Amino acid sequence: MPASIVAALGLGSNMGDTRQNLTTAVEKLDACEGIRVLARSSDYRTPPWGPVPQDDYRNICLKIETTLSPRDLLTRCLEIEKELGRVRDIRWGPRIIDIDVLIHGDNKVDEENLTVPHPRMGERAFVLVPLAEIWPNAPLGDGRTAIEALETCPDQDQIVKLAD
Ligand code: PH2
Ligand code: MG
Ligand code: MG
Repeated sequence: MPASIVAALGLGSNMGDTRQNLTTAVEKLDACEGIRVLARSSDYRTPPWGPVPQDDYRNICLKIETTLSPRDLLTRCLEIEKELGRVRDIRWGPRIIDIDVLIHGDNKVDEENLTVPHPRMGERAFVLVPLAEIWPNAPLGDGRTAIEALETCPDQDQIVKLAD
């Protein structure tokens, strides 16, 4: 049996019932063989990042334990996105659910469609705020932890923790 690795996922939704979409995705992830959810962050309302005008997002992060490789973990994430009805059209556009592999232990992967650690998470408040809540010492791969990167991360004031 492969060793289990601590990993982080970033989830976001800005279409349909965003709260339910995230909860269903978390349940499906936890039900996967080889994935155990260790911690779920609070939900945050976050302004859309990127070039596409769209509704605010609801974002969370998960800390998980997994025996899956980064590639197999990504494959499961994409399958769950599909099960929830995600249709891929506009890059960075609105989506029912997005599940990104942020961190996979100390592993580094640079392949087509899969770069781990996620290369831009250290500048994105919508990732760092939920990640630092559940895993302050999460290694970002650039020598910083989540909590350290938050010290200089812009736009944090626009990230709103949601009661439900
Ligand atoms: N995801 C994107 C593009 N923009 N903005 C926010 N606030 N949250 C996201 O999860 C997000 C985004 C593409 O993955
Ligand atoms: Mg994605
Ligand atoms: Mg994404």
